[in-house]
Amino acid sequence: MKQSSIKFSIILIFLGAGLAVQSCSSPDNQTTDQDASKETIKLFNSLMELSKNHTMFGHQDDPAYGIGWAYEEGKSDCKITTGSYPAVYGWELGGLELGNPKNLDDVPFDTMRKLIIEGYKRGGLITISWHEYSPLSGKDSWADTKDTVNGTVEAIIPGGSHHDVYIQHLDKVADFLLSLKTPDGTLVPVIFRPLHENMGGWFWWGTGHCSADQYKTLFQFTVDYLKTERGVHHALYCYSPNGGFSSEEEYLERYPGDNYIDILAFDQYSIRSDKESGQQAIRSMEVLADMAAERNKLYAFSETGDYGLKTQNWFTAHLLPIINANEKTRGITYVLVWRNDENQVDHFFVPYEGHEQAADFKKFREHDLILFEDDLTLNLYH
Ligand code: BMA
Repeated sequence: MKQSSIKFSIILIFLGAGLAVQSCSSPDNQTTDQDASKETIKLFNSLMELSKNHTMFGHQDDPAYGIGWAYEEGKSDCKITTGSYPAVYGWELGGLELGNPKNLDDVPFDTMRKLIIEGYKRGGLITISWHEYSPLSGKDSWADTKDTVNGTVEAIIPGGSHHDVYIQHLDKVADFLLSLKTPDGTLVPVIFRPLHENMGGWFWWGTGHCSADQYKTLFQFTVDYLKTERGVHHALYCYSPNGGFSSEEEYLERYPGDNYIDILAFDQYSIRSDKESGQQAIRSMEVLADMAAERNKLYAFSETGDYGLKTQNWFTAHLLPIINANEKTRGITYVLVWRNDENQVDHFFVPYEGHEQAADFKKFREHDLILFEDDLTLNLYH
């Protein structure tokens, strides 16, 4: 080999090695955020690993209040009835965008922040939803409570008359997310799940109140703004329409795109293993399993529950057989039930102290597939 070609080969080897190093600079980052924090990347990978054999159980507002108590240090209806906190904590931001000190369900944001950080430190997973007040009408998320419902999404996407109001709302969300810091400065990774249940017509971002393109634009803008303008790099993004879909095409109708979503999910209440609702939930999970496998995403059952637990043994006779139906359903990362609110009739979703279904709930907790916080042996973040 001539001297010049040896030199040339050496240069090529260096160049190749350089490129390899560059493309491997974060070989594990499979999230949609190229600048995701290391804890967030680890979380994504841990959840991928964990969901091969387990499903985490979650409860909305769990350590904040329950039936017969509110804001008592260390308390949780899940813990009272099963011995453990849930593995997943759901929280809700509605009202934050207005500058309110409490959310629409009266949870003070300062307390929420404290409980989120505590849950993270214990090893739990945090998911955050947002029933945003309409930046156009100022009224709540529910479409039937306002007059200007049809115009909200159109008015708040780029170029719309109320785009600036939406940005002010998003800034409040970003401020809150960026305040979720441990004393050593680590930002607590969260699943952010805005604009949910959008295939129904009950929220101002739902079908019938905006076009599919407007919805997608809004979701994409939201993610881009949080990441690029506000430097939020500790979030995984979840798309969670209401259930009822049976094919990939249906699910993708308003899907913001693979570059925007880390977790494919859906919400569906009152499911029964012996009824069409249960079969429907199973079909939806199977659709998500196939899509998630093709796209290297996680998939989850982001909201469910049996209102007031009127169905005998709902946890072991209905929820469990549905999520344990086959390999695809078992692959859901987590299932979350909604909040225990004693101010509304039959608005609780886990048994509380002395409730007749507490024993059934405990049995559910003890099933090998299901993980509560105490069952987590893998550190999700480190
Ligand atoms: C709903 C109910 C409401 C609540 C809202 C947001 O499903 O629980 O009472 O305001 O979720 O958390």
